[in-house]
Amino acid sequence: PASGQTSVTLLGLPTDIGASRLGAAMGPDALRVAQLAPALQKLGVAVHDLGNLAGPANPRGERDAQGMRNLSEGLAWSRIAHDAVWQALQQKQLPILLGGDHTLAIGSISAVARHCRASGKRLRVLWLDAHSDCNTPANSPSGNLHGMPVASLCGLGPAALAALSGSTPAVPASAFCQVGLRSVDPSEKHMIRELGLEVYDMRAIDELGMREVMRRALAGLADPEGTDIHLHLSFDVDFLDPDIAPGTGTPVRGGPNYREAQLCMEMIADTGRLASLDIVELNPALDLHNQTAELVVDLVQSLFGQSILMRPGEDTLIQP
Ligand code: 4U7
Ligand code: MN
Ligand code: MN
Ligand code: MN
Repeated sequence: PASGQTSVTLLGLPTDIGASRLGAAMGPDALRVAQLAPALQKLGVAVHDLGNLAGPANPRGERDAQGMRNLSEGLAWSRIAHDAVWQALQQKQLPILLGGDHTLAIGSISAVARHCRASGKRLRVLWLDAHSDCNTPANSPSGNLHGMPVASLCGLGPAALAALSGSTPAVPASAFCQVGLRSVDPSEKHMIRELGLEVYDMRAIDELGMREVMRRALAGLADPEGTDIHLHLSFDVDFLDPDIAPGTGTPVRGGPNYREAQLCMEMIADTGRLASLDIVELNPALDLHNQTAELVVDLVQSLFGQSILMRPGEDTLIQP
């Protein structure tokens, strides 16, 4: 690739072991049907699609003695995600994990944390979600692993999951920033306080506006001294308002609208620091004519620099 060209690897991880509702396993293919790769190529991004990786089926298990459903399958899928993301980063690729439910972020972010330790980079994890995903097995109301990735990455919960990155905690709680929350369990409210998580809930977006929330969330990243920062985006599709994004298993009303979501992505793109991405919780079985997948592709284009007006240097890019 030409110097400076972004090169991404698409990793399909078709599983719904962490969720109650079936269907997120079809997420990777729905994103391909919505033309994710061509949409990126139009922006001059080189795309390698590794296809869908294989993993265990969903046994739809009951809660175990520790309080979790499907732990061994969740661990297996997280390892698969970890290994694939680690390999892509080693090859200087920007990994895009196509989920799959949000359990997979345990694997992807463990790999990103390992990469940052190995390369001396500072890690920032931006978590766009209606939920805080910081339940522990003991506190979780559901036992579903997709509600536990943040706690797990912060070193809480089963040691095998928490230790995937090679050190526990994989990520310091201070590296996380969550935006869009509007469904937080009582136990999670305590956990957010205890961990000191940086959170911008929907009320913050209402009061400050998306622009100011994202300015705060991304503070310092675009500075010249921010070149050693690795920005990971974990994008749970239920971040978006269900009116525009119905294709997800745990929708919560009152999320960001189309323009707010676009501004959010555009401001992330402006930092120039995005180095890895999860797209999770897309459930095509609940979608209408693949509209949620198409919206996600549209938003990912903004994330990779699509803008309404011409950008500096844009005339040198391949035009459609
Ligand atoms: B997602 C929940 F109880 N908190 O733990 C739980 F409300 O990855 C929902 O953000 C978790 O979609 C949602 O089961 C997980 C519930
Ligand atoms: Mn969610
Ligand atoms: Mn989530
Ligand atoms: Mn969900």
